[in-house]
Amino acid sequence: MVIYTSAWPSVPILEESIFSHVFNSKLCTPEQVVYIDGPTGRRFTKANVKHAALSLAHGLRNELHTRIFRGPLLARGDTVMIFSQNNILYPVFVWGIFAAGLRATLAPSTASPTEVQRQWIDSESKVMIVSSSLVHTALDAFKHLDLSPEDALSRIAVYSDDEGVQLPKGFNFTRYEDLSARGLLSKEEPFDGQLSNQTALLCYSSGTSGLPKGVETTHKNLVAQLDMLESIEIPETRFQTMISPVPLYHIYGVVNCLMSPVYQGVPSVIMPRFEITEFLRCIDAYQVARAWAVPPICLALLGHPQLKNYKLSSLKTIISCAAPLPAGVQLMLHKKYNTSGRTVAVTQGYGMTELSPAVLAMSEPEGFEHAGAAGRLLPNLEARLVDDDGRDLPESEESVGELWVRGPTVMNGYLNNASATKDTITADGWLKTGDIVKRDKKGFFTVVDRKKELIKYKGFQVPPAELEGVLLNHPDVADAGVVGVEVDGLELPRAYVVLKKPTKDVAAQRLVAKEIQEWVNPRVGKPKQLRGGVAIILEIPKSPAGKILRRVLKERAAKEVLE
Ligand code: 4UV
Repeated sequence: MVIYTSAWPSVPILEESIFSHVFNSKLCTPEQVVYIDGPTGRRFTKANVKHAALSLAHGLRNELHTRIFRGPLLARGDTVMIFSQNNILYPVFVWGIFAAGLRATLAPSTASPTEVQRQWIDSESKVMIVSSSLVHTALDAFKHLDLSPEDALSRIAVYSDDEGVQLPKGFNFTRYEDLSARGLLSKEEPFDGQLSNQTALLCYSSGTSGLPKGVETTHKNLVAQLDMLESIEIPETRFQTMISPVPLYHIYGVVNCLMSPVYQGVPSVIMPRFEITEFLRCIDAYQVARAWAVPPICLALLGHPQLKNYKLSSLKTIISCAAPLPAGVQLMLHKKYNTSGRTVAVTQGYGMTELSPAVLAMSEPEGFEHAGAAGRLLPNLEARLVDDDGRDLPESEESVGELWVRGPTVMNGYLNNASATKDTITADGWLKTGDIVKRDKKGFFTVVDRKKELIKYKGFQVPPAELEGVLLNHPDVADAGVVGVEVDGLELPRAYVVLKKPTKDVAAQRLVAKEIQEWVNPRVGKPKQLRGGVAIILEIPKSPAGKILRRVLKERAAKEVLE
C-alpha cells in the first residue's frame, strides 16, 4: 500500500457526545454571540442557545405523546427530522435533538413531498420539526403514509419562520414555542462516552451510486471533525465573524456554519438562502471576515454588478467547497480582492458527506500558490490513490487515481443498507470517494474527475438514479439515463430518454422532450430539475451487465450542448 498521511500533527479525539464537547468548549464563553440572523440582526449567545436547546430537549422527550397510544413518542436514539430553510432557530433544533439523546435527519428545504416522504420512511423518523412555509409540503408528504391524520399531526412541530405563510386552518399543530416552554432537560443525556459511537446525524447522500442513503455520522465523527478543523486555524484569521449562505441541512453547513461557531466562539451570520445583494449587505453590516462559499458564489463575488455598491473591507477569507473551483476563477478572485495593501485569502476545501465531511483543506496563505488544488490532507486522516482494480498507484505527480480515505471521520455506514456500506468502505476501513485526484510533491491534492455517477449542481447533490426513477414513471418513457453536462461553469442534469413509441420525426421528438422535462421538474427538488434538457434517443448505451455507460452519454451531451 502507498499511504499518505497528513503533514499537520494529529489531534487527540475525546470520547464525548457532540453536545457536551461543543458546549463545554473553553474556546467559547457563555456570553459570546454565536449566531446572528442575517435579515433581522437577532443574536444568540452560546448561553441562549444552550438554554433553548435544553428546553426543546425537555419538550421532545417529555411533552410529545402519541394521541393514540398516549405514551411518549420519542425514546433515546429515535430520529427527528428537521425540514426547514436556514434560520437562526435551525441550530437550536439540531442542538436540542442532540441534547435529548436523539438523532437528527435533515431534509433539504428544496425537497419535493415525495423526497421528504422517502427520507422520513428511510430514516425511521418519528417527529418532524417544520417551518411554517414548508408545512404544506410536509402535509403532502404525510398524505401517503400509513398514519391516521391525528397521529400524523401529533408528529409535526411547527415554528413560524416569518415568511408570511399562513398555517392551514383546522389543524391542531404542536407549536415549537409551546414545546419548548415547559422546562429544561435537567442534564444533557445520555452522557458522553455512551454516545460516542452512536449515530448523531443522518444526512442523505447518494455516495458513489444509486439513490440517496442515510449517512450515519456518529458523535465521534463530529467531535473528531471539529478538532481537526480547529487545529489548522491560523492566528491571523481565527475568531472572526463568518457568513453562512450555504444550506444548514447539508453537512457542509452543519459542521462549518452551525457547530464550529459554538465550538470555536465565532459569530455565524445565518442567511435564509443565498441571494447576492443580501449576502453583500450582510458582509458590510456585520463586518464579516470569513465567507463560506460554493463556486457560483465565488463567480458572483468576481463580477456581479451589485459589487460596486458595497465596501466588503472586512472580508479576509473566501472558502469554496462542495464542487470544483477552477484555478482561473480562484486567481482572478485573488487579484480582485488583493489590492492596495489588502489581503484576502481565496482557498478551497474538499469533502464528502460520508467523511463528516472535510478531507482536504488549506490554510489561508496557501490559496494563491496552490490555486485549483482542493487542499492538503487534514490531520488524523490517511489517503490512498488507487486504480480501477483497487491497486495502489506509485507515489508520483503523474499518478491519477481514485481517492480512498481512512480515519476517525469515516461514517459508521449507510442506515439499514449493509450492501451499499460494504461497496463503499473496505474491511480495513478505507472509504472509496469515487473522486479521481492527483497529488503534488507538497502534498496538495487536485480533483480532476468524478468516477461516481453523482451530478453536483451548485454544490447540491443530484443523484442520476433518482431522476431516472422519476422519468420511468412517465407514461411515454421506456428507458432513461441522466448525466451532468457542463454549461457556463455549472453542471446541469440532462436526460436521455427512450420512448415507448419511438418516432423519427424530429419536431415530434422535440415536443415530447419538452413535455417530459416540464412533467419531471415539479416532481423533484429545485436543484434536480433537468436544466440540461431532455433528448430523445433510440437506446440507452449499457454494459453487458446492464449498467448505463454514463461516459458515452456524457461525451454525447458535451458535444450536443456545443451545437
Ligand atoms: O457529499 P457531498 O455533497 O459533500 C460535500 C462536502 C463538501 C465540504 C464540506 C465542508 C468542508 O469543510 C469541505 O471542505 C468540503 O460536497 O459531495 C461530495 C462530492 O462533492 C465533490 C466531490 O465529488 C465529492 O465526492 N466535491 C466536494 N468538494 C469538492 C468537490 C472540491 N473542492 N472540488 C471538487 N469536487
